[in-house]
Amino acid sequence: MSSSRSNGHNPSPSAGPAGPLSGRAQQEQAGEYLTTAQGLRLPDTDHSLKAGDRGPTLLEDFHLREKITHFDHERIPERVVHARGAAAHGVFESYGAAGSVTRARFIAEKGKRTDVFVRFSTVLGSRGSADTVRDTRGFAVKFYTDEGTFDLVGNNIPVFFIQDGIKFPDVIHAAKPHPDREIPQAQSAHDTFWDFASLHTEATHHVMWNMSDRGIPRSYRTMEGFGVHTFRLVNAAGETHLVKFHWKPVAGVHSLVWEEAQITAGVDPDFHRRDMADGIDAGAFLEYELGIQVMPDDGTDSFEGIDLLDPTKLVPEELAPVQLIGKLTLNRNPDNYFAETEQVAFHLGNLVPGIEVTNDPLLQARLFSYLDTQLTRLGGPNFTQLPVNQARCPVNDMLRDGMHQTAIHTGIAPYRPNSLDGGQPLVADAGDGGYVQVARPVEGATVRANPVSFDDHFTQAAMFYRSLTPLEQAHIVEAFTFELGKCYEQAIKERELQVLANVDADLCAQVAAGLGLAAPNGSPPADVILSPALSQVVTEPGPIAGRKIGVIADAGADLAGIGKLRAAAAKLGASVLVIAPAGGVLGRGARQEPVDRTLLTARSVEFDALVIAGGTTSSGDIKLVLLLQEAFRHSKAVGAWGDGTAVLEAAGIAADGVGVVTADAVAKSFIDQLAAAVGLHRAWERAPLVMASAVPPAAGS
Ligand code: HDE
Repeated sequence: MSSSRSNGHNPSPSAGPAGPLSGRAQQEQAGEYLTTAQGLRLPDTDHSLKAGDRGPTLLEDFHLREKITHFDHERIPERVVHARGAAAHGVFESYGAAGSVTRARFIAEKGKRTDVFVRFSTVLGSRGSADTVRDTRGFAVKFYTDEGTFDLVGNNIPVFFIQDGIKFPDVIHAAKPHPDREIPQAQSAHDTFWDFASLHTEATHHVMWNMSDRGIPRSYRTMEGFGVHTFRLVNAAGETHLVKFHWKPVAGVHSLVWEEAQITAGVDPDFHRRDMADGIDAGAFLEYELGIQVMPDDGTDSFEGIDLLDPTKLVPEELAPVQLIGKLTLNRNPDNYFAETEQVAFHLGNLVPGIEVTNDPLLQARLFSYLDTQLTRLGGPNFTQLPVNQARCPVNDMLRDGMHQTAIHTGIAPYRPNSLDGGQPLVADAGDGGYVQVARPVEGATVRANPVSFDDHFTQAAMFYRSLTPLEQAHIVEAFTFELGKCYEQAIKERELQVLANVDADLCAQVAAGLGLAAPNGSPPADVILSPALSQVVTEPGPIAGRKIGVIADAGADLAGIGKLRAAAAKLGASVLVIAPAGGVLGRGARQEPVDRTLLTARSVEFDALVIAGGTTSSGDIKLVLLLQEAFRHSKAVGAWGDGTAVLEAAGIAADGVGVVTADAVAKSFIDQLAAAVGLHRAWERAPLVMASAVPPAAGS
């Protein structure tokens, strides 16, 4: 893998060679001369046609009018939710392990490869908002299978705020910026969100996840994904099982710390999309395994007392293990953000034989919403003809005409039955690959009500909180204290404290202390069964592909050592970036190291580890001190070799401190220790020493 010093862009001609063109290709750009949309070659595109060089512009200037008119209409409405996103192409390879539970070929057949397009997103922010805000992340996967397109439109959090889709406008109106001033952008730390959350206790479990480290992922590469709802799988024999889908990142599940997320939103609002694009460019592809939890379809739609139709509940992995059924590799960046990432249209109703829906009322409403929203967003019903949305199998749909029709349909009988087209298109039964739903008995009186089993809003919220390590719990306390501390209305803070009192007394007491309010009494669930799988803190080092190691150096630095470190990191898929007092190149002759960042352009949040090259002298520059101390405070690996340790110590970091890696030179043991430290993600033992607590010490202590 090469270092990630390129800006990720390969300069390319904006047009292909001229030649005979027809149909779709004509919409792309060809030929070396600038033309109008009609192909008329133009002599000048910098001056409008005027009556004299100081005269008025002429209405007759068709080029001016075409150029400006098209520009005026370049934007389409952003997504009403999940507006900010980034995507990549890739491939999914099936392990064949799901063959016993589904006839969906792309997961049932061993070794079968299917092209995919994946879009990650935040939920709340506008298209131009920052990547690292505290929010749920979308994890939407389009599988272009040969039986039709299957979309798994999931999130990085396994549960949702609401049990019935009819409330979606409510939760989103509450969470989006206030309608009067349109602030705050891309955040839940404001009154209307907490007003809703505190009144609407079924959101508690999801809120707990958002306030945890899951709300601020380190990168898309280190994020889990979940289908959230329960789906029904059907095998070749017609047998059914209920399943939940999971994406397990090969790189492990890791997050930012809150201060890092906040700084990054300003320093690099594109942090996640840049990380993904740079990683793919450098050959450090993003990898995830697809897994399923399989539960019996016994007519109860529940498992071990958990209502599988309630999307505010998860099934602990300890009760139903996640069985891995395939691997997703994201290996190609889109060529054009608008054409692909912006125009991709996901839809929960894009299903293939062998995968069916359940009666989850949230899922059912989504089946309506996704198709509907595209009509406005993409300007009509023909968005399936956009290249990114086209199925990769024969399509014969009898859908005709409409806005932006780009196909030239032939034939005269787009209806059934017909005799003029020989009766085609034919309908397919299950044997011919037709989507034939299993017959589900449905009964009941019409009613606007939930089953009683949906009433428990706190047990799983408590399970999540209590299953985490003390450190992860402290992050949740800090997040609640921060978010509620941003609310103006006292009554909202007090009401949310009452919600927390019904989850966990300790959590409530700590948040109340941070807010300077009294902790109310509640009835938190007792004897909650824990699920250790919910914690994301690792004790064994994981892979470091895609991670960034910053090496601080100057003119006197050990360039050979930097070269060695770069080569070793590259073998592990990680990259080394040289940070020096000024730009340019360090060294002369054969031994040179280009400078990737200066002390002015580097901020610690970009790096997973910072090391000081031997031979580097301490400049006393406050930016260098800040860089090192910030990384240290965020519990990241820091280190030095040779007399670089003096620079560390000058910044107030003891060379023998926790998670500080030092050595005389860049030798194997130094590289191994550094890789292990990055693979652990953070030196968490350092956290209590360096991270400010949200909760003031108790009086008298
Ligand atoms: Fe969505 N959601 N959603 N959602 N959702 C959209 O579709 C909606 C829900 C999710 O990268 C919209 O094309 C309703 C759950 C993702 O393009 C819209 C309800 C989950 C994305 C919509 C939900 C999601 C969307 C906006 C409650 C996780 C981004 C633009 C019934 C399982 C897809 C669009 C992309 C996008 C509606 C709830 C995930 C308006 C009505 C639960 C990842 O159709």
